Amino acid sequence: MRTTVGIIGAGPAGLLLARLLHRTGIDCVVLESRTRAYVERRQRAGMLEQGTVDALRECGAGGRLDAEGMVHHGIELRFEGERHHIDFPGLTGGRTVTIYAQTEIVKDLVALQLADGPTLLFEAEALAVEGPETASPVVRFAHEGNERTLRCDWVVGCDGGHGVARAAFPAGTGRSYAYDHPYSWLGVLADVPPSCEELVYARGTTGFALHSMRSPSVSRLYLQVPNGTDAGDWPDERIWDELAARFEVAGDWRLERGPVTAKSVTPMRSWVHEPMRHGRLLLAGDAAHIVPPTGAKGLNLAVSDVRILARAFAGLHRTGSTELLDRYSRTALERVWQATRFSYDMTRMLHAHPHEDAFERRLQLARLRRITESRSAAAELAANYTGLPLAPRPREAAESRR
Ligand code: RFL
Ligand code: PHB
Repeated sequence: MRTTVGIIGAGPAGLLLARLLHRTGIDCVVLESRTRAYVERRQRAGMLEQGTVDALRECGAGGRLDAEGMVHHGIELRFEGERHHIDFPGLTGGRTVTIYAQTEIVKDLVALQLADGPTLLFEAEALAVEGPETASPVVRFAHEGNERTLRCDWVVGCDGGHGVARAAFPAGTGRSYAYDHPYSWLGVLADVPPSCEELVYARGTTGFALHSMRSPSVSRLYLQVPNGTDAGDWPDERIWDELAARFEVAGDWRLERGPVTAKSVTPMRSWVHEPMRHGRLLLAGDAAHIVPPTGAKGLNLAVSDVRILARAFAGLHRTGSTELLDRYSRTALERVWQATRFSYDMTRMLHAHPHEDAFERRLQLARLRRITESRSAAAELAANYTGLPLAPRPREAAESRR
């Protein structure tokens, strides 16, 4: 097989990139190791920045998103038994966020791709990327019991945190920066209407809890748990009791309980790989960086990477110049590090550290108070949460460094 852009991975990054390239008339092939049913069911993100919504609409995946997505005008911070609303439109000049599950985005993009898009192969596992420094790198992959090759002009690794693309960077050509947070999240999906209208981020006395949602009848909730926790040790009653304790506030708010339909544990990790390109191999999304989900940035970063990348490929297609592709890693990493910083700060501000002392706890409360009492501190949170600009204009970037 031969193509212009070989894409490894049919998560949000790979699928959206394929749509954006297809619209510009650039030929590509997507290889996905799992089945269609598996990728469409994998429970993950839910909170979309405005830029992510716009990108999905632009590529024709806005229909169900506009009909079923829930527009939110802020979030609630809960600590010391108090509730504080952070008003996004008021603090950002009108920006909002949208709740629409990653499972649904993947379903919408897969359907578009199979209807009129370029080739998308499921159960096609990339084994290695060979010759990224040459003019036509090759992806070796296994499909239907055979080993095959995909010869490309460019390869994009959108293969998530455990993919193979990054392994094709020779030793010494890149570097990773990582921090493992000393706690995990137990995520649950429950058949019960959300007990809140907007997302609630709570710093309870025994740790963090988040109340999110998937639809008017399905809630998505998360609890901070120790690393190494087995979800089996958390029967439903224990989950609901702990959530109720962490969300507790003065007044008549109540957490509605219902049947839990899924449970899983996710470690909290901050990790960035630099650069995001080696020769004709580029990385996008979780293949290049992981953030703890407290800032709801992972999916949004995957989308901003591929928007930057799609523009760069369109530039090459139109003018023959690789100038934008040559800048891709630098442009994307500026945004990646801002999201990494924000996600790290939100995580540190809201979780109970296992060895936390009274001093640390006071600092956390001081940070939360600052946000609820200072308009500029709240505006900073709102700007980051709703999404920074895709790429700062060159002059602004230069000025801000002065
Ligand atoms: P994905 O989604 O992991 O997709 C990678 C795809 O590559 C395939 N693959 C291969 N295919 C072929 N050959 C190989 N050798 C392959 N190796 C892997 C995989 O099967 C898969 O289909 O990466 P992508 O596209 O970069 O997307 C990233 C997002 O999935 C991720 O950042 C978000 O889910 C993170 N995240 C959140 N992000 C947000 O923006 N907002 C949120 O509210 C949010 N909440 C979350 C989250 C992640 C969570 N977990 C479970 C980590 C909540 C949680 C609990
Ligand atoms: C989610 O709905 O899954 C979600 C929302 C916000 C976060 C993390 C996860 O910060």
